[in-house]
Amino acid sequence: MKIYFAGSIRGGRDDAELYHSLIQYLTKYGEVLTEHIGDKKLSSKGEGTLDNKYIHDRDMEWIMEADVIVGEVTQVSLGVGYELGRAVENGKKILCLYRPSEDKKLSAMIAGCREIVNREYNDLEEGKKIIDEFFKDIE
Ligand code: 6IA
Repeated sequence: MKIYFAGSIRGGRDDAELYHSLIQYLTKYGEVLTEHIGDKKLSSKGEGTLDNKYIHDRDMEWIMEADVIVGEVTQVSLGVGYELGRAVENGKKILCLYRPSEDKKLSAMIAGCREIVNREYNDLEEGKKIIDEFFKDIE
């Protein structure tokens, strides 16, 4: 099983630690192609030595290769939204995890997408349970 984890980079790195923990947990179910998303040293300036076209093309290849896409969508990110759209277009199984808050409302284009399993959670432990349920359902 190949898993593509999507989380904000230039959109802001406030949740980097949580991404790291979610990625660690996801390795229980398969290979996570995007472990760098949880790297606390990766700032919102991103992987500085790589150019945009390289990043886009490499990430699209990984999306195409992945069986499952898991997005943490609380921190608003254009890149994550784009990746999710491309994943839907290509028939991927998609789980989105969102921590509800007044100042970070989830886009209707994600919340209203039938092809995405959208789940709300409040902390890592709840997130892990949702991940377990998701993988049980797609087995
Ligand atoms: O718009 P964002 O940067 O927040 O988009 C984040 C999403 O796009 C993540 O899920 C990544 O898979 C992908 N992504 C965006 N930028 C990068 C990156 N370096 N390295 C790896 N994946 C990325 C950033 C830019 C750098 C040249 C300064």
